[in-house]
Amino acid sequence: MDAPLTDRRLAPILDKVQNGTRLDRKDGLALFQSDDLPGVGYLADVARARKVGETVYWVRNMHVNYTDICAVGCKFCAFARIKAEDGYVYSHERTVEEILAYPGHLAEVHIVGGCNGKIPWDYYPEMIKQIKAARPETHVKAFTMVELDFFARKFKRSVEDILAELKDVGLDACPGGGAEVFSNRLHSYMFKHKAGAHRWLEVAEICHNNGIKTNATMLFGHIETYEERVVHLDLLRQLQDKTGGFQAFIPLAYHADNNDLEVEHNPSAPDILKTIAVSRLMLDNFEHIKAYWILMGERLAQISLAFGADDIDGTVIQEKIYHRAGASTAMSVTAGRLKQMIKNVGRNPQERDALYGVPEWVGQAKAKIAAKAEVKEPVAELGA
Ligand code: V47
Repeated sequence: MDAPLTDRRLAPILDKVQNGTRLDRKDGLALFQSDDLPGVGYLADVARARKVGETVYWVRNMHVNYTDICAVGCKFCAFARIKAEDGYVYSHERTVEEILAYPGHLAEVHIVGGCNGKIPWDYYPEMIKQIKAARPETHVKAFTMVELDFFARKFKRSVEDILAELKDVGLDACPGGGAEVFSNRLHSYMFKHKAGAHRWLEVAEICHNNGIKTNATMLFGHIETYEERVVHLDLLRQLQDKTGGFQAFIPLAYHADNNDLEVEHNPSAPDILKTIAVSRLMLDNFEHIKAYWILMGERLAQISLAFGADDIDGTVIQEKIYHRAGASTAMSVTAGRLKQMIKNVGRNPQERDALYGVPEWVGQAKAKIAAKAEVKEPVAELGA
């Protein structure tokens, strides 16, 4: 089939994609600047099919935001409460109660909170310990690079030391938040009181070198330029070449409500799709590109699967960060509906855990179905 490209600038990129040649920063920029959205999507779909085939991953997961008190003051954030009296800190009993309330199997708990200077160190390992005691089968994916950097500074310990203790009590992986955009210009304007590009990447490298896989994100669609997006992707790709420790990349579309950034609109659907596609094309050494349905809605997440994505995250009970910033999507979705969303676009749903393994119960359920089929066979024979 001839490639459906209407933008002449995409032709050399098509050659590179077909030959498996790495795209450079200029290619990344040309893709972002192109008005040929179907063409960009086509290229990403080719790259996706080659890298991961027709499988789309999903997970039975929930979010725990253990505190919303945060002194960092990021301009785009609607979640944080600066004054302690306006916010909360979960007791471990509360966290365990929420986790036990999840119906059925739970593969992953995603734990993120504010940088809250009033919480003592012991709180963090104890939280993981209690979660593992309550739900031993559940993977704990906890703490962004920003939180790990905050812990290291606050408790005057190395990131290596902190990770060793957290791993010991059951930390399985880290989420990809807090990266925002790797740009000094935006760091000093939007989030100057937390780790910038250099430190975020340094902490990720330490995680990878110490056996902890992480994700990566990019917050886009506010005041960043296309050039800054391309640099962000390239820096992630360089670190992934070095460590191979990133699992998934999640482009996070900006939500404009209830924050201090002077941007009142959210990125358009074409921009969201194009950013998913360029991420797949530039991040040739990342296995998974996630279309996080909570922030783009179920329908756009389905379309993203034709623009390079191969993961739609999960059931996500209790999402708070985007809903405080104006998200009008549901707060959670059932496992059945997630699978249907994937099947409806002709792809194969694959349930996963936080490390992209197949949870034990999936194998058990398949064995049960196979055993039932075996019992039925002799009856079929009798009837024949
Ligand atoms: O770090 C904050 C972003 C992130 C806004 O690793 C905002 O699997 C848009 O990182 N508009 C947290 N974005 C969410 C996150 C994440 C989500 C799903 C999966 C994974 C994963 C990670 O949300 C923050 C920040 O970059 N954010 N405020 C806002 N107004």
